[in-house]
Amino acid sequence: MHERALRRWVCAARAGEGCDDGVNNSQNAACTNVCAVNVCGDGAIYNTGDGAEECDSGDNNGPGQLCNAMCKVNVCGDGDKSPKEQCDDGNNAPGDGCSASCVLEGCGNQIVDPGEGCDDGADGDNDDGCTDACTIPSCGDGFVQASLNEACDLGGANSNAARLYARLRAGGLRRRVSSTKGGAVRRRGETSQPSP
Ligand SMILES: [Ca+2]
Ligand SMILES: [Ca+2]
Ligand SMILES: [Ca+2]
Ligand SMILES: [Ca+2]
Repeated sequence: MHERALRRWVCAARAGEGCDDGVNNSQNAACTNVCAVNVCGDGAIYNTGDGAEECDSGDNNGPGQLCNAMCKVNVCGDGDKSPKEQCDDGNNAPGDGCSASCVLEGCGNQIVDPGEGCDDGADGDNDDGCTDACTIPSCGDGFVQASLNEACDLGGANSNAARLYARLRAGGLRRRVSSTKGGAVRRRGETSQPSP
């Protein structure tokens, strides 16, 4: 059966229960091609005349979908995470874990998010201009950067005593400072007894 004839037949069958705007019937109009009143959820996007549907995915409308239950397009910031969004916390503010474009924020995502000095994907190299903590390398960041001539870096535990210990270790002697005998230095394995 020809399509137009089929529509006419359907419209006649629906007489009294549907609608019929004649040549104005359309999938984008108030009355669809099959003489049904265009409603949200029927898969026909009513976006002409008084129609205000932005989308209509039929049974696929709803939370977590591209088109919500009100036939509005799921957008970033509406609090409803669509399949195209990594997150949606209901706002478009950056720096709160979910970016203004609904991408997850954090160190290691290769995007310099608020509070980060850099982000190279936490690539395991802390001496390549960006640490795995997404900070620009510096003394006190807890990472040893040979390129900055650092022998050690204990972060907040850095002190001159720690520096001395590191220098002793770097000397390869594995010596330790005696707490007795006026601070005399002895090698591992040696006793504190004087030689006969
Ligand atoms: Ca519709
Ligand atoms: Ca959304
Ligand atoms: Ca980041
Ligand atoms: Ca790095």
